[in-house]
Amino acid sequence: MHLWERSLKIATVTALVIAGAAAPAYAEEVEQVVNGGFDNGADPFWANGGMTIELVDGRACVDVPGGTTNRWDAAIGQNDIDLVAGETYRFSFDASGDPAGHVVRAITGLSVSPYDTYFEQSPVLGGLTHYEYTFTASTSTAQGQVAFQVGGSPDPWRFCVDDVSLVGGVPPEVYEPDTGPRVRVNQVAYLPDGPKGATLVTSSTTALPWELRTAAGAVVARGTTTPRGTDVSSGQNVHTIDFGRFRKNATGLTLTADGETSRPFDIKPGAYDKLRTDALKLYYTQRSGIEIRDDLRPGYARPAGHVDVAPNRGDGAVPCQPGVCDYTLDVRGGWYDAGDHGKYVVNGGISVWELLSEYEHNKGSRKVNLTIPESGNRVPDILDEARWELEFLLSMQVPAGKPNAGLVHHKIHDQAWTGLPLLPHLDPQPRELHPVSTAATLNVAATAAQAARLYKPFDAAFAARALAAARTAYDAAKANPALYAPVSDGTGGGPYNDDKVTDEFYWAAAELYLTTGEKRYATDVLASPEHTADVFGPVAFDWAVTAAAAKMDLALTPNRLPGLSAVKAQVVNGAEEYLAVQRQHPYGVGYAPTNNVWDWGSSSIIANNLVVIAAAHRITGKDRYRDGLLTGLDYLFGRNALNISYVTGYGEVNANNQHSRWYAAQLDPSLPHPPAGTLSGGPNSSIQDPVAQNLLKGCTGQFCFIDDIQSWSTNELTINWNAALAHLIGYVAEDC
Ligand code: 9MR
Repeated sequence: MHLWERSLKIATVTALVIAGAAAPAYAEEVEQVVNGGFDNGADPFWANGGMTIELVDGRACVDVPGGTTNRWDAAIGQNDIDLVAGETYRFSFDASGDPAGHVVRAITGLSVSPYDTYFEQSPVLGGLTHYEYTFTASTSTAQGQVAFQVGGSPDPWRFCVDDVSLVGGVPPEVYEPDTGPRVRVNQVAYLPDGPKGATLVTSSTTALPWELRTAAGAVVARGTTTPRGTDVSSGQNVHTIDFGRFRKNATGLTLTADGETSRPFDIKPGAYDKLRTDALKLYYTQRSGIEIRDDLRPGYARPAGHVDVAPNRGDGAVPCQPGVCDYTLDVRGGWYDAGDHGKYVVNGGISVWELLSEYEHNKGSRKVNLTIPESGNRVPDILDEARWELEFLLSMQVPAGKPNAGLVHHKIHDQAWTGLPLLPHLDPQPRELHPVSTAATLNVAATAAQAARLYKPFDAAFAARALAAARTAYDAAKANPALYAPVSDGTGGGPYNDDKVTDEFYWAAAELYLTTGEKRYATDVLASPEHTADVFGPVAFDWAVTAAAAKMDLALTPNRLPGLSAVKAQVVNGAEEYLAVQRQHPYGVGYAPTNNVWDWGSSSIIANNLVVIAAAHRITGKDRYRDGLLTGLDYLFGRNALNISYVTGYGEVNANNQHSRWYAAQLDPSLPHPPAGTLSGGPNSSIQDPVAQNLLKGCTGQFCFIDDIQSWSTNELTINWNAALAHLIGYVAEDC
């Protein structure tokens, strides 16, 4: 121990308060690590990756070899650590890195297969620094491990560690998010002639005065707040502020009420034009199978991922999971789903649908320049981008002559989960095709049918190929209507399980009808139980729930389906339901999940519910839908309980540490943050990941979120979520 040379820095995930006097009594604090001060040699610590532990000045040091791929390729650790589920631990150590700037992945996890990680932090090292974290164990085991993973650097470096400690029986952290001023606004912008609402968090139950100020401090509008009582979604006592009568263009405005001044915001036309493009540009840096060019995305260049170059196993000839099939498929290309390297047909399907639907119904989307390799080829960029995924979706269809021909594999991903960070081209895991499913098959039927009508003017051969694939898929699904992807298939990738496919059947039949006009598809549309059902519940549509997508396309694409006016009326009634929810909601959110249990990816659900309101506006032309749409937008950009914009790069305080293996700046400063225009999943009441479970236990609705890269259940990015954002913002930019 060398206390005299410690630069004391308490590194924590975020600001935290340790419960003080009021804390209940805890079990005695017990040290779990043996010889953590290295006072008696190095045992029982081990080192791998060809490293030898040297003791220097009472510290353990290793020369880390350069040129390894993964963090875990070189590590020091100690096994046989006891962990007890529900018990809170303080994990601390002193560490240094020479040269400075290297990252250690400090973990507590399982020392045997499947090597689960229970807690991890990845500080960037320099001179000897004390690091200290608190977490609550989610699992009991006698085979726990404390380890310092130091691999993954191209160059060699030296790592030293001392005073390794894991103490059990400590009080749990009380996490308090920094929510800034209590006046909550859309931190990006309001439109001059649109509605303008804000929310005040206060203990007052009576109306309070508010003032709107310019950047120079001049008061330009005044009024009084409307008390709204306790907001169910956050548990806060709130008032609303309506400053819609102020219609002048301005930047840097602020709202003041109850002694608090909001974060700055603008009132200006065209405020969402850039985001319209940015939200779509994300797809290029999510591409698999192609090099990402620095001239097109400065700071985001990377080699092509999964193209059969080591250490990748490649997607050029991917076998099935054992026993599932005896062929391989070339499934290169497509978009990586999210922060992982998996590619899933049902999520690709809804994402492609939403981009193609934007293309079909929003004429302005056709001229948006996405600065992609295909830009300038006379095909609208949005179609070029969507085709990158469509070709992948088509490649997942079982070829003629094989068992299950015409059906579509549900997904392709790594055999086991990988850690963060990990650039796509460095993923060493074997890739596997998972079984076919009815839902995946119908996703291909729906989107390939949609593609057939939209790409025809640009590439008739592709359109014909897509239509043939769609017909084949649809017939194969009808012959195999109950092949469901199970929830249990979640190792190395997400399950995307779905055992209700009447909605996918309806969607596929609708798209095939819209493209071909054929009676047999019309018959299936009209016979579907979804056709007359009210499908506009708390979640209008997403990867698992697709009937609303069909209804919106039927309502908006010219066609001769009998009784079409009833479909249009359903969409408009759905929008009315979301407006009714929004009116009740003091943050203006048209989403009220049952029992206030916020879904995984709530930001995208809120955005998609607004897409239904946009469809009603398109159908009716009525201002009430435009106003509701614009009011609903504010939540995403900061008018919310956490005072955060869920879109990277937009709003003064915005989510920018979304869970990703390659936009992983929070773990490795040499990597970028997610690109501007990336939507975070947002509050998820079920908090499935350890970071959220540790810090957000017992959270209420809107508070179930943390902008931490390891919080994959509250803060991931995903192709379908950005599709919702892109479609919504495309509408705002073009039609509002
Ligand atoms: O977005 C998906 C969410 O609706 C599901 O509840 C969740 C669990 O099945 O999975 C989410 O999708 C993840 C996928 O399984 C793997 N890639 C990342 C996706 C977003 O977190």
